[in-house]
Amino acid sequence: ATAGVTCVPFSGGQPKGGVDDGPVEMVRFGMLDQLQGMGYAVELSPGMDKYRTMKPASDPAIGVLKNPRYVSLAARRVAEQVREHCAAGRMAVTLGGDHSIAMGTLVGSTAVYGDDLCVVWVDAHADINTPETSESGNLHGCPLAYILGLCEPAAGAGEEEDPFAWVPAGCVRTDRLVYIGLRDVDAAEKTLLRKHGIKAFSMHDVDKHGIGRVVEMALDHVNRDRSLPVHVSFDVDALDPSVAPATGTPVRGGLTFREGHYICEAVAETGCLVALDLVEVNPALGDPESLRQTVAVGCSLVRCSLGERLL
Ligand code: DIR
Ligand code: MN
Ligand code: MN
Ligand code: MN
Repeated sequence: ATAGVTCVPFSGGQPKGGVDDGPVEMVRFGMLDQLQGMGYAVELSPGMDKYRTMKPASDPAIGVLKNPRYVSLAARRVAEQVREHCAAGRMAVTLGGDHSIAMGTLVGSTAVYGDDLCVVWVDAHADINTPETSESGNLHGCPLAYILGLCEPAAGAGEEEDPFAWVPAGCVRTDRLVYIGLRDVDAAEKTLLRKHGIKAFSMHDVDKHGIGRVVEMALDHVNRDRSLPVHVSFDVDALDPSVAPATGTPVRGGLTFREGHYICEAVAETGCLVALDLVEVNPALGDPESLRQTVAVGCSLVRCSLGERLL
């Protein structure tokens, strides 16, 4: 099997520098060698430095949205690189970078797999703010709103008023999305989840049922027959800050080391995984040991998702 790996050194979807160094640190830690050691051929997307150089000289906010043109350009390039990997039948692995790049990964995977694609979003946050609901203006809090088609297109808007006009609104169906790990959801996001009937397993549900049952219920919801392609988008802040401290928006009360790995192992066992994002590793935050720990856990989640077994 071949892993199509896309490194996205990008931080424009949120204000903290350093998350753009996440992919290179994971590669330096041995991510690609580890995948080869598991028997994967690795095909690396070319030109990862372009994600830095494509930053527009001027990128004023549109409404509350910060760096809208830069986020759009980067995500659009991610979409093309992920689409190419999926079209070639490769397992698409995308290393972020902040979570706004998932706008790209999901456009890329759905371009090939269509609306059969199921999404398991593992995160402390719901990332479903629209330009109207976002309090922060940070686009890493918004990718799912664009993907699900919840953003009002500005009347007659072209690329300048709406840099995300290229995102096929509704390319992921609301009933094919499921969350695991939520614990810091904005009030307006809760309203959106309820309004659209989107299935979500919060940390309360993990405590109540245990991670085994939660993953089973999550997969039953989106993919009862375990026959549809699955895209996992894993924000490392889903893990407890004691497990993954080097991330931009840590929230206490998160997944344990084993719970995070269990999700990846259980999805791997279905044989349905076609794409994986591992995002929000920020090597600039915290001491060297926090960094090492977070990079290591990122690599190990990717390996488990791609089939590494304990026995
Ligand atoms: C918040 C935080 N909901 C926002 N989102 C984060 O900015 O929209 N996502 N941190 O990862
Ligand atoms: Mn279909
Ligand atoms: Mn998050
Ligand atoms: Mn996220």
